[in-house]
Amino acid sequence: MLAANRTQIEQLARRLAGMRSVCCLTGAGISAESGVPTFRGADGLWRGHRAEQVATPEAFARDSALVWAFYNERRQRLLKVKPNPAHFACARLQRYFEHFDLITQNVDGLHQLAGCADVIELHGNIWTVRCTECARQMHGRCVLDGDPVCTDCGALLRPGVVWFGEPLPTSALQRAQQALARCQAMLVVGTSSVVQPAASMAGWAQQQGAFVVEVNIGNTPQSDTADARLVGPAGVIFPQLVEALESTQPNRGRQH
Ligand code: BJW
Ligand code: ZN
Repeated sequence: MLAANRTQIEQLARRLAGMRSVCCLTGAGISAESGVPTFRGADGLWRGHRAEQVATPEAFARDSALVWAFYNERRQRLLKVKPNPAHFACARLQRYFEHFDLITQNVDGLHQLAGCADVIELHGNIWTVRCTECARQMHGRCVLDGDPVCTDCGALLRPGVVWFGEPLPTSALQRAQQALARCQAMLVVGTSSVVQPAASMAGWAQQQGAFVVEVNIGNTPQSDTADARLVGPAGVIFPQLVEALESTQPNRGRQH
């Protein structure tokens, strides 16, 4: 597996430069260089926890304290991290293209901190909590004490993320489907492409005629079907791609 080189990146930039609509799907790998652990790597977030112990509604029903401890620990770590060059490059891509839809599986909010607008969050947001009984929902970058309860009805609050076996938020899914239907190219960045339905999205876009590019440090089930691959850290490749694009058409990207 060869690391992406400048020529490859420039070739891709020339292909993308004339496009009006591009979509990007990101996963945990894009936040890795900010110091946020991925889920399935050697140092993955599930280490010490089985996914079923912490990321399912059944786990929460069984032991909400364990699940809240897991999410509070992550909140604590996330308070200290910042967006990395890949997140900032994404925000620049959004200004470059007429339509640039950013779909993320990440719950960390780092794309927004880097200046990306209208982020489509497929798996929710770790800074959101919602009531298990009523409609109350709150958002705040803080660490919560123990098992928090709803101030309206007294029921237990839960993290505003999507666990295994739960449906994705309808509006996020609809917006993602619109983005996939209209994009001419799709960049798939830092995801192992094993969790559905996100893992099928590049395939859907490709069927509609989109040119699919995978950016990843390793192999995924998507690697063989992608139209192009840029192998290497997103924090290095993405800024280079943006620079190559901006030098292809220097007047674009600043007017939006
Ligand atoms: C770098 C890098 C660097 C590292 N640069 N790269 C069809 C078939 C089979 C199963 C299913 C199916 N449909 C649904 C399912 C079940 C299930 C599923 O997919 N299971 C599979 C695992 C088998 N899916 C669901 O349950 C989903 N719900 C659903 O489909 O509902 C249907 C329904 C309808 C109606 C009623 C009821 C149900 C929900 C999935 C929710 C996923 N939730 C999590 C937790 C979120 C909360 C939290 O954060 O705690 O989301 S799981 C976890 O995985 C998290 C992630 O968003 C998600 C994806 O992980 P990601 O981002 O790909 O990370 P990694 O670690 O796997 O990969 C990192 C990658 O980065 C690697 O490739 C590295 O190489 C790379 N990398 N550094 C570039 N610097
Ligand atoms: Zn409530």
